[in-house]
Amino acid sequence: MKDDRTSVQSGPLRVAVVGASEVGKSALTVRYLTKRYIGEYRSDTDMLYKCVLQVDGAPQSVEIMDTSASSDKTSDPNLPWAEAFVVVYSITDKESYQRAATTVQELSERRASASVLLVGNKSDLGHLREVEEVEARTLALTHAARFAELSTAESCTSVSEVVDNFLKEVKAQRNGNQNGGSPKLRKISVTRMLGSLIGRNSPPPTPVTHLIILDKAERNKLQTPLTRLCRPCLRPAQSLPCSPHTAV
Ligand SMILES: Nc1nc2c(ncn2[C@@H]2O[C@H](COP(=O)(O)OP(=O)(O)OP(=O)(O)O)[C@@H](O)[C@H]2O)c(=O)[nH]1
Ligand SMILES: [Mg+2]
Repeated sequence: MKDDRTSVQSGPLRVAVVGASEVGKSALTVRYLTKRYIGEYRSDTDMLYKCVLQVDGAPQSVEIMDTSASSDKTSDPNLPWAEAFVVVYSITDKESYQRAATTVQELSERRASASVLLVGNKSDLGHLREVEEVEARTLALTHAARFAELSTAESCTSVSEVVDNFLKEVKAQRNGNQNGGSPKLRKISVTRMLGSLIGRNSPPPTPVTHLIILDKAERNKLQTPLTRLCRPCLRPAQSLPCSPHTAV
């Protein structure tokens, strides 16, 4: 399958957050972008967050798509829009891990140049654990993906560190490609990959500038610029347009 990475080289970093239902994709995304933990989220549609973040010490336009598990295309590894994927499972849900494992494997085979971060969420629920950390870590290493186990509910810091470092690597990977580097070299850079999991101090992300709620038809149009339904909300709106915010 053709890798469509070249189409996003000079634009924003585009990251898709994928995984089974109820694993915490929305919680993780909102936690990272706002530092807040909100218990319940709208889950019937994809959310596209457009923002400018500090990535490796410089402002960087970033788009993060929080996919809905109810979407047919949630874990579609051919989603050409994204150049990086955060694949989330819950450590309390073996099925969600199996789905994540399949996605990581497919991405490795069909989107070889895409950066992948495998996240085992809900580590605060260790007494309900169904997925051993070593199993997931080994899977990630096998497919040259980054790996982190964390609790979105309990630790804002770990979410920030893990995602900050991942974005830094995505950006570096892109720049490396522009400078003639080979994606395959990244795949064997295990030391660098493990370093990204240890975490370093990074500036906090700046506030989200736009949230775009995608229905399935809009999602299929992701190759073209999205201009509708932008709003400055940090939380999903129950109805559109979101009052008192005005669609941009
Ligand atoms: N204990 C615990 N619960 C969490 C954590 N992260 C998310 N949750 C809870 O898990 C449930 C599902 O979270 P969501 O973020 O809506 O999950 P999702 O993957 O976006 O689900 P869909 O949108 O339906 O695909 C919510 O009740 C969250 O509060 C965590 O780290 N620990
Ligand atoms: Mg969700």
